[in-house]
Amino acid sequence: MSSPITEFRRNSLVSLVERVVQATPVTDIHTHLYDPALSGLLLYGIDDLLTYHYLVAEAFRVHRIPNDRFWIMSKTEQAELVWNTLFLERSPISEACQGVLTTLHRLGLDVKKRDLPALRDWFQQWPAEAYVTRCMELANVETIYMTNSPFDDAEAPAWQHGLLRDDRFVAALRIDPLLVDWPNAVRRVARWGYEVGEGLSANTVSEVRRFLTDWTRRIEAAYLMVSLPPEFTYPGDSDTAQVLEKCVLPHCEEHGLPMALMLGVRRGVNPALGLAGDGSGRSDLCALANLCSAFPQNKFLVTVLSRENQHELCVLARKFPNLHIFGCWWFTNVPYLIDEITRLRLELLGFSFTAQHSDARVLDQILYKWDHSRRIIARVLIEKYTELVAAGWEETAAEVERDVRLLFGGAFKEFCRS
Ligand code: FIX
Ligand code: ZN
Repeated sequence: MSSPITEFRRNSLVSLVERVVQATPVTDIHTHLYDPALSGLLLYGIDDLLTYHYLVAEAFRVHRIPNDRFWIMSKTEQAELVWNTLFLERSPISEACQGVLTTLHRLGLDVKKRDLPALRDWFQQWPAEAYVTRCMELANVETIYMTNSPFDDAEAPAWQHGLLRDDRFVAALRIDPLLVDWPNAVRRVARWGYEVGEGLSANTVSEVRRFLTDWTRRIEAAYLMVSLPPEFTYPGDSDTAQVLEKCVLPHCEEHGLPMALMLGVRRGVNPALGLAGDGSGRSDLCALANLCSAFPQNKFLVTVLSRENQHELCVLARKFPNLHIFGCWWFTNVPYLIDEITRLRLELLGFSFTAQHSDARVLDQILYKWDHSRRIIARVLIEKYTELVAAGWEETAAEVERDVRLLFGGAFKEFCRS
């Protein structure tokens, strides 16, 4: 039978876990941030923070501005609208709003003055490179994984010309058009000099693989990735299932790279909202089980958007060692669900998952996303270690450090190496 732990033991456990969780550097395995060498693509500063699509969605709920009028406004004007609507006319209580406040606070800015022009002035002083270092140090993030798409006209040419890379940023190859918009993607790939046609002939398969190989090498991709709708099924005759099976997974296996599947996004539920208009739905995880078992030599990095899929995903991960769960994605990246999901994963999987990724689109967001997640993860771990102590198991500081490293990128790296 377990016995209650003394107050002294509990206090020392609390301070140990809090210290370790703060001090352990994070590998942020999925973001939309860019190596500063991809100049102009990295977003940062107050106007980008305020026009983050999470906040735009919330502003549209209460400000009756027609969508088309909002989209023709300058970024400064959009930021002002969001600020007035969500921060001045009501308290900034939502997770995305609190995120802006935490970020500013961590940067040493006085948020209670509610002075947007002064905040803007402060950000002016920062050149991109110095600010990257400042944010990464403050957030204690050591490596940032990017999302790099050959189909993105804003970034692809820069990769083709060659870049002097910042080694804190790791590339990951984004291939959504190939999997969710095959007819259009194939036309673009053909224009880039690959002999591909709409039918998946042996020649098209080999040319798509040549295209993937070229980009994998060009950007030195650490993994490939796609976000898929709830309707995704496998096996099947859909373009998605066929391209995945014939081109993408054989490519990943050949290069020893994981495939990241982000499941459950319903794009364009309200297209007038742009990026803010995407929604979520419950996926049929039989598709994932079928993939894990049909491709035992492949590695799958998986996160799911629907709360209802979280438990089933953990159960699947217990069946398939080639499945690694990561992060609390997007609409699940709120304290209430991070707490629930982290608890669930620890209870079913121990330390064999990656607790969080930031999905940051604006550099400074790593401050709040990691700050908020660290706070919750520490709280859950304290509870779990307390249970161990009550069962007579004394945790050493080195053991806690080892465990937290696993959650913050160590288990991911082991999985990628395996
Ligand atoms: O598919 C993705 O990578 C999503 O994370 C994004 O599309 C989404 O817009 C986002 O920023 C979520 O956090
Ligand atoms: Zn993302």
